[in-house]
Amino acid sequence: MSQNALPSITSTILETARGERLLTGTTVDIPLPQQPRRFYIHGWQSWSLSAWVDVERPLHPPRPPRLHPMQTDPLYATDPSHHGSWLGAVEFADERVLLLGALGTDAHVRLDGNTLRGHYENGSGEWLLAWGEETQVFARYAELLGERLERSKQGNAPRVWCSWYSYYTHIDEKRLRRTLDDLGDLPFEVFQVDDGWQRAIGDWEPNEKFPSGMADLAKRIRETGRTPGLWLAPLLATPTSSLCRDHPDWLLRDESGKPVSAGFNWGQDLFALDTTHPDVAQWLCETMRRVREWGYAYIKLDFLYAGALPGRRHDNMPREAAYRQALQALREALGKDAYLLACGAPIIPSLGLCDALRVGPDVASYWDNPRDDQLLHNFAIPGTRNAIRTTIHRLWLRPLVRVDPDVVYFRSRDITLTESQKRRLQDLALICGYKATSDPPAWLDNNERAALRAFLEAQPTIERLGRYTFRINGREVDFSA
Ligand code: 9PG
Repeated sequence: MSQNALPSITSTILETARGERLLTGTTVDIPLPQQPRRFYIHGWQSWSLSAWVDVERPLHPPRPPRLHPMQTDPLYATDPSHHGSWLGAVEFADERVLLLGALGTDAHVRLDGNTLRGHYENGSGEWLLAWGEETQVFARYAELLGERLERSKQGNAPRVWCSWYSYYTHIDEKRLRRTLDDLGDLPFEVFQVDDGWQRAIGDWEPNEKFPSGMADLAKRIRETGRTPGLWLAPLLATPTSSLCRDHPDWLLRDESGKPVSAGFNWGQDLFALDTTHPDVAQWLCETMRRVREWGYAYIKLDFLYAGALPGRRHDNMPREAAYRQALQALREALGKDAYLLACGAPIIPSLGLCDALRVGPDVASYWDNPRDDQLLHNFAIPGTRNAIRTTIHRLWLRPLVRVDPDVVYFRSRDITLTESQKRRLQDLALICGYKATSDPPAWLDNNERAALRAFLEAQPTIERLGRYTFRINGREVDFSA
């Protein structure tokens, strides 16, 4: 975009109630007609903070830095300006919104004084500049993204029982079989085995807690009329995995040849695979075909950001383009009839390639944690308030992909969430049309089990009243707090 074009854009913004421009450029600078009141931060991947924030309020980089690669875009984690991945929007005093959004991958937007600046990391790309009423502006951005990157098939998400938020890694085949039996006639379409079945992060074979193998468990799940679901983090490897030991050349490395950090979890450093290495690409496809052969058809691929971290790749290509190519290959290897839920996934480069996308951090059995909020300024960390905050700010993605707000709770065992906090989370799930829980039926009393059943069966009418307010079957729900 030429510098000369800027004043005319600015004046059009001043004059027009609603409008848009399509721009092309590596960098686009949009001088704003007045100081905005709020900035819309859009986080890089599923767990990264997305929210409207007051521009006067200083931003602190989240802590600890060791977690940056797994919670934010590490390239921009310490940027002191208001900024976001692919898009940024500002809200003026009259509530009108102006959005600058990339229509390609590898782009970032920041607010620099009174200038909104978009930047592609590599080469030039398209931008939408739109202004007017918030929902219309975001809907237009979604529409154009859908044209460029494709939309997923719409329709109801299956109802999922997921093992993570009750058992965590303490799963074994006996425990899961028992839970499966206990589900009885509760209307869940999917029984999803989460983290804890694998030998190591990188070694996607069953560990000693699953002596009958993963195919046997899938068969038992199918016998109850449900679809078997499985969790994997295929783009990660931990140092203790055989994968890491046997194939050190498969790791993504930096300019100095050191493995790129993908964060820290499970008490270990995380490394990323270089998905452009032909042997890695082949291994990834084999891994996907294997879990399909075992009989799993609902696949939760997690920690996917690892495929888009900055580093030196076998094939020199932009990092998010490399990720998108990898996700495309994973998708093809899984086959059309598999349901792919992308989690911990860079948002825009995942569009069109997954059936569903996690759009917030993990929920937890607690509301928030003052240490995470006030000391660490970390809003990507598990916690129900964090999950609701980011999910509610990502509802504009709904025309493009099913948005997964994570599970809801009905139990009162092992939980500090209040009834109204649990209700808030359930309402968000109804709004998203994504119903999942990890509550084992044996942990629920009769009333809680009845409430879970009613939730699973509900088909409420939902109206949006404002940014944070909805009407669910005539009942007003307010998420502003
Ligand atoms: C399994 C889990 C579940 C869960 C995923 C993901 O930033 N963090 O500290 C952080 C911790 C855990 C986490 C995500 C982020 O959980 O979202 O549903 O599958 O992995 O290990």
